[in-house]
Amino acid sequence: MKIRGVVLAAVLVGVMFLGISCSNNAGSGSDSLKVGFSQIGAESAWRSAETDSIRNEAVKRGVDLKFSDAQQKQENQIKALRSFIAQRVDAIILAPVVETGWEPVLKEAKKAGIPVILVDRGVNVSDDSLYTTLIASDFVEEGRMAGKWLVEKLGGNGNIVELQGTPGAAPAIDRKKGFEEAVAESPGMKIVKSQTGEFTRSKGKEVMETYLSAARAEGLKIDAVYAHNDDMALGAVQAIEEAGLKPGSDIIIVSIDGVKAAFEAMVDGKLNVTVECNPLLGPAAFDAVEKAVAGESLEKKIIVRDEVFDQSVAAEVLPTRQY
Ligand code: GZL
Repeated sequence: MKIRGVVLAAVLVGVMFLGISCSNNAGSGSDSLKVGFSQIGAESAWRSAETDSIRNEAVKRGVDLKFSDAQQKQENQIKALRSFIAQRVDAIILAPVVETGWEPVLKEAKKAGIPVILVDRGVNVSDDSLYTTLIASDFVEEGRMAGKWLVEKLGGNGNIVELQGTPGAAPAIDRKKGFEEAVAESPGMKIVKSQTGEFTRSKGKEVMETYLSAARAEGLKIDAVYAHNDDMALGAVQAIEEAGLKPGSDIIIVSIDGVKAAFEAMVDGKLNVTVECNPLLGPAAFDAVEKAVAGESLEKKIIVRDEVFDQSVAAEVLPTRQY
């Protein structure tokens, strides 16, 4: 039974967002797909855009979505997956916070005959039949694109400080790898400091403050910041400004994600480049769910296309940004 659009919208407006775990009642009809979505949290604008894309697509397709926010904790994601299995959902969508520790619960899902669609981050498992497909960007290539751009901008010479993403997370591991590959070709490019800013603006600012004070104490010149996401880069912008320096010119800032605030910072000349990592994975995720439930085979990895945006195009592109 399909609920009419206008009624559906009313139902959704009425549904209190419980924050930790709740369901969109969009598809509560008996013939609607029931899907569990274990989301990492709400640490960045990118993450919120991904959540919105998946929840909105569920509504559009009349899917009964069970949503769980893990508050950055893998144990909460594992608990959520076990709850979805107990509820006998038709499929699970998982954005895995880190790469390891998933085999036991993925074996339980497989035993229950429930397909698992990975979005945005991958997992390290000995048997890749434990998940149906991974829909994600190529993070190593994102790191390479950021590194190549910076090598050119600095003419192959400069001291770089790095703000890494969540320790153990696929994007943090791979963006570091790709960037190092790109800058290794220019011996004058040195990564002088590197630690996690946990993909958040506040931690990115805090770490950048320690970098700046350490550099002052050591008489070290910081030429550039490489941030694994825009939120940390924007935190670094704040720290650099508060230190009396000009972000985007005294210190070059290179980042990844492509969120709207990054384009606004580029228009203001405070950020130099962002490599887009598209979070609007809802349509692809539910296409994969529908195929998996229908027993159709799927590619093991569905790569999301990325693109580099620098200050020269920021003003023109900003009005077109969807997240
Ligand atoms: C990338 C995603 C990362 C984003 C961050 O697919 O996992 O996590 O780059 C987000 O903004 O926190």
